[in-house]
Amino acid sequence: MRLSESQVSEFQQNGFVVVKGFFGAGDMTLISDWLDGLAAKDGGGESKFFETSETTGESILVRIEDIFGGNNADFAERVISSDARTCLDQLLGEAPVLFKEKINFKLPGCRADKLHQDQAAGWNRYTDFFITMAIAVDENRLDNAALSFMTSGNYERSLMCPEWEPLSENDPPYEPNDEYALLEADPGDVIFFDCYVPHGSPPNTGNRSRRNIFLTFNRASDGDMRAQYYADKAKSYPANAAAEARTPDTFLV
Ligand SMILES: O=C(O)CCC(=O)C(=O)O
Repeated sequence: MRLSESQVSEFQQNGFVVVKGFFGAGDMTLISDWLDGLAAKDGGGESKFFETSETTGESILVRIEDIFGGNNADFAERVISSDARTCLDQLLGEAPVLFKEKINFKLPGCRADKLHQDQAAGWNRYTDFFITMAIAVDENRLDNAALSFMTSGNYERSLMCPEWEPLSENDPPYEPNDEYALLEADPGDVIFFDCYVPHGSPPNTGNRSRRNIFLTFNRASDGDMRAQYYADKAKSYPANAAAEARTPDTFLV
């Protein structure tokens, strides 16, 4: 599978493109079961991040990272399929190299992800361009924190505010209203987006989870920086246990 010319130009103009039904129902059942297994298991090489829910006060799993560092090879192959590599190659202009991978669980009670540019999460120290492939595992709807993206293409292809800061403290609908849209997605839909396009999601105020996988890639010519990224992150923002859930004023991304 290749992206059409119009999909590539949509990405270049707006900073993202949605590809409906990228993964079929069979793949999504396996992927969903795999996520359940990862969430339930103790130990393993993956990094889990827990936070205290602002609404329920409970400790909740918000994210699992570093999933493919020697583990879960079958699933790495399934999600970073040859179709995925072809599309990423088209968008990056050269072969993709995995930079980082995470599952955002966004369970009921999970806080907002404020409007931001991904590059603001300290990525400048690695290189200046990344593309993320987001895979919707559950239905993404307004009630369970579907993502909102700037759709106008009206953003800088560089940092628009200091690192680690959000672009806005507000939840969606973001302002100006006509420049943003809620992206309701179904399981198997994929969003390819660049590291500068503003996006975010509200708290999950519903009663169903919204699990999405985020796979971030850089250009092969920038090298393989994944091990360094996770070594740095282990020092600056280590994984934690449910009993040591982070409070809203202490979490990063
Ligand atoms: O999972 C979400 O709702 C937000 C994800 C996101 O924007 C990010 O992690 O950079």
